[in-house]
Amino acid sequence: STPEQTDSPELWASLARPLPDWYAKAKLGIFVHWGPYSVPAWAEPSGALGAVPEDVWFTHNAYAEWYLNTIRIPGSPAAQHHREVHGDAPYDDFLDAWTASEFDPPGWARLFARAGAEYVIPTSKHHDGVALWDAPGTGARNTVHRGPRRDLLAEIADAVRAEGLRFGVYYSGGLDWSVTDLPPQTTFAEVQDLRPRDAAYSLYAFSHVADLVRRYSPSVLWNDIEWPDFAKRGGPESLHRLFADYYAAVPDGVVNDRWGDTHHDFVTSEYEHNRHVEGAEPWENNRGIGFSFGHNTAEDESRAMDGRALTRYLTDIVARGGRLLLNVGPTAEGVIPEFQRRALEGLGRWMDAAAPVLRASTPVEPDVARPSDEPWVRWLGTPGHLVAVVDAAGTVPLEVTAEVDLADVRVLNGSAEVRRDGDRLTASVTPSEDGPC
Ligand code: FUL
Repeated sequence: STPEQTDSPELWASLARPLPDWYAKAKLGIFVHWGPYSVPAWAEPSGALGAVPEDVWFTHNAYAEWYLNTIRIPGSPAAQHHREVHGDAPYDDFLDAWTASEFDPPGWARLFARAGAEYVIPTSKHHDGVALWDAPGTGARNTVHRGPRRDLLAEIADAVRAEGLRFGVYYSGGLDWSVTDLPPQTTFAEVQDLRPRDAAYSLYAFSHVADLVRRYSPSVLWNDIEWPDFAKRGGPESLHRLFADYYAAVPDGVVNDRWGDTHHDFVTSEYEHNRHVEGAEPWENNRGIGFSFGHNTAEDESRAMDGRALTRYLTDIVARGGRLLLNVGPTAEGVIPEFQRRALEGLGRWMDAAAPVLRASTPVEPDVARPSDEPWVRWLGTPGHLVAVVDAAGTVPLEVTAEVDLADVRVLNGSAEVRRDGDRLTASVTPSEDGPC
């Protein structure tokens, strides 16, 4: 058989190639989850994925974009919330109530660029099946024909590219609650078992991603959950062909690892989930600023990271060789919630000085310089320099074995003085208000 007709490891291996330079260097992306779920905008802020036990997660799902699934789980607080606030309103009423009336794409793009982001990835279709563009086969069930009545993807793509940022797309190939009558998912096994895999859905999903590539030339194809199994088999609508056509159209594009055991350019962890993949291959951690991706009115800054927490979270990831895909969840009107905006602006103030260093850096081996949590110290290697990122006041020991020339010490943020104390180095540090020194 020809490679096209098999599902063999050789077939997938034939797609392997060096990581495109822009993605290899990128440290921060912005994820955007926006959909009809942004109208009810409600989930219990039960905790971080991977930290909440599985038997609690689905009934108390912290992800507001899972609203349609959570309200179908009998006895869930979301089901009760829905009854109390929305009666027996069908989900698609939220599509019509989604106005995007204050959507300001250039304003979003400026905020993301100022935060130090290099790429932006909006949801093109989440698990609810609603497309944010005029996707083939969706009839009127997309944002061009209902709700906002706009091609939201085109507007986001144009605005972020005008700011010099890359544009990618998220697509839920694994779950589409609009094409099946399946019961709600209540375990991770059910997420895999209760998903559409038939030929018709496979072709539908294929036509969507092919259309996204044709229209928007996205720099990232970020699929979610899985790819419909049928479409992995040979033929013109196979996943192999989709990837090959994508690389032909966008030679420096990258694909994530949620297409089943097939091919990927990088692997993903999400909040605390899947952390074990971080390290061996190019990797990206994704999370919201709070516990949800979709806008959640039950959540505010008390459960979210502020700008300073973001500076540490991002630095920790970069010091370990990864990148962060940080999510914002706009309101139904298109406003980025105040606590999320403030966190991004806070991160951005620190990134003014730190971004060039983060971008030029590679990880440092622990036998050269050792990080610590108390006091908080992370290490980055830039050409010719070791960079200590310190978020602690007072005298901090720097655990370095490399030769350090004290005459060559530079301070990027706040103030610090590095001294030799016998055979140890210490730094007297005053971080600035914006973040670590
Ligand atoms: C998950 C999804 O189920 C979440 O809703 C979110 O989109 C996240 C990025 O991926 O697996």
